Amino acid sequence: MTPGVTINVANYKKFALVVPTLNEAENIVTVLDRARQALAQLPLAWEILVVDDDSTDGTVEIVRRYSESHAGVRLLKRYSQKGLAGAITYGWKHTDVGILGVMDADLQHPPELLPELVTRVCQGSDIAIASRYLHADSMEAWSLPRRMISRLSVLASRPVQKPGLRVSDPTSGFFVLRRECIAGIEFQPAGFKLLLEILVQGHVRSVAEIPFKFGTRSGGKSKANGMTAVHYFWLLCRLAREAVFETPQKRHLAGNEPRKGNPPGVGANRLHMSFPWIAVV
Ligand SMILES: Nc1nc2c(ncn2[C@@H]2O[C@H](COP(=O)(O)OP(=O)(O)O)[C@@H](O)[C@H]2O)c(=O)[nH]1
Ligand SMILES: [Mg+2]
Repeated sequence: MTPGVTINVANYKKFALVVPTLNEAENIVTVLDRARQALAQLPLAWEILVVDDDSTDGTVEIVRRYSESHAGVRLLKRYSQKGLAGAITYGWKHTDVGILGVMDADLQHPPELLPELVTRVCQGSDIAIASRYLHADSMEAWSLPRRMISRLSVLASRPVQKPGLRVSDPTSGFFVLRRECIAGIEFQPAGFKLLLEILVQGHVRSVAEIPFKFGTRSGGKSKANGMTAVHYFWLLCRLAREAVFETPQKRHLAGNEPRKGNPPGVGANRLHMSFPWIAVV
């Protein structure tokens, strides 16, 4: 945690971390132990919400037992629903705290970074993102194809990102934000890349990026598959369409006012850049 930081506890009474799980029995206890230890350094209250979508490997039973013996850990179980973004927002809807976060349950995200992320939001940033792309060696454990796919997905997001709010890792799954950033917004529940949606559609004005080394999965298997790519592709198309045809009211709500001279009703500042994705829809 950044030394010498005083958190205004009156404004940010509590932090809620969502940990989405789908068959993470091998990892979840270590994740929860390390997250609790890291969060104990914060001078504010916190809770951890594990949101599970019908895991079949015993994750639910493990978390249920864990939550019975560890205060501050809650299990939320969704039935017959799948989708990472939906699981995260489900968790956020089941708490009323002011600072929200998400972290994967496979130890690719180091829980020790949590205090720094929360602190940056307490210091005034709307979102604090753990970025895989700020340091050249942070993804060295990845295979070349996986690195290339990840880079390409970031590149593909450039046209739809808000100018002035472009970040190095808009597809990171490890971030902390103020609840106001997502007020009144419905997100694509099946998607894997919630952060990009929040950056484009949310009420976000300032972002902090913190570098971290993206680890390899500790146990179990990745749930990313071909459908993840399809969902991402449709997300880009939808965001591009909305960037261009957004109403003045929506634009005002999202803090995305057009530049002087742009035609009313059209997000012309992103029109030319969004063209490749608009062409698809
Ligand atoms: N609740 C829930 N969690 C999910 C779902 N899909 C993935 N996850 C969790 O989301 C996190 C990231 O998924 P992962 O498979 O590691 O994706 P990758 O890091 O891109 O390979 C992990 O904690 C998964 O258990 C889902 O449909 N529902
Ligand atoms: Mg993972």
